[in-house]
Amino acid sequence: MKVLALAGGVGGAKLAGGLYHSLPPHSLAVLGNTADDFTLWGLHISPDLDTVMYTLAGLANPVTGWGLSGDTWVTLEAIRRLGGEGWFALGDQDIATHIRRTELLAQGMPLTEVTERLCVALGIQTRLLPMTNDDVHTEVDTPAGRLPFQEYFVRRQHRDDVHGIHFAGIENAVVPATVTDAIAAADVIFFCPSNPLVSIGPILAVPGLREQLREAKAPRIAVSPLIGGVALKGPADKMMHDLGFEATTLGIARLYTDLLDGLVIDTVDAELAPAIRDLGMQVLVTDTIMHDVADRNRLAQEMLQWSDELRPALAPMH
Ligand code: FO1
Repeated sequence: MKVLALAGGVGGAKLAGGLYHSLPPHSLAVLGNTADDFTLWGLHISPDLDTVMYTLAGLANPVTGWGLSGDTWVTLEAIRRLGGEGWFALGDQDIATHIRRTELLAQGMPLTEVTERLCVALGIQTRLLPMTNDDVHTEVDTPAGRLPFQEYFVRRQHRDDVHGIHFAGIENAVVPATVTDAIAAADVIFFCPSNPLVSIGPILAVPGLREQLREAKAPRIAVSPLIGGVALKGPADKMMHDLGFEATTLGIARLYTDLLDGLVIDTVDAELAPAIRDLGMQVLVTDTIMHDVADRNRLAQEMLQWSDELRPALAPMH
């Protein structure tokens, strides 16, 4: 059984963690967003890849979901004292990841291979696949102008209204062979509950990738990141609303209509199930909030079981 999971930030990493613990080693591949990567203090930071990597390694900070558990902030404080950029909270051990990544990239190693090296070093028995090796940067149009993603998200606490989203460099981005192979090999493809616009959105925007997913033989199943029209973490609901999308689980279904065979929705949204089914996808109604590791594992196992049930019915359609 080969499982491919598309995952962005903290919510996506939680479900990826549940899948990782529910499957035999090396059965899972995680396809990660690199469009919120940026350079700080001369270091290449890959927040979404790292959030997944630390979660799978069992090292993630349980309070924030990003960064490392038990990390310290000595370097950050020292940088601030020296007048450097201090708004993005890089912990001391986390900085080691960015130094190592930057060092290997500077030697000419592609991000795909760098990420694999880091995951192996942390003992992770799955592949974490960057969506591309090329530079892609999310930029957000706001009343304050066009902002680099982390300026919008962390520095300004995603308070600005969003008038547009751009993935600078996307037109030249190439889908790595590792990703194409993982899509072709997958027995099921999951879209984790990540922001559809700035976490899953950039992955689907890499030229050719959305089409590869659409043509995959495996069932494709997403978990809605909205519950009762609210994002548990981050600005997905406000962003959707600002950009004219319906900020509900039905709105999520509409964003992915061409891609999905099934959508997992929270019990709170059960009344939306008929309208979602009318879009041509199956619906599983269950508890989708992942408070703890037991919740992640339970949701992952329910999804794996549901995908087994869906596969025979979908086979003739794929
Ligand atoms: N998110 C924050 O809200 N504030 C931070 O200071 C912050 C630091 C940080 C450091 C390393 C890392 O890997 C992630 C970090 N994040 C931080 C999370 C991250 O920037 C966002 O959650 C994602 O980019 C959105 O998916």
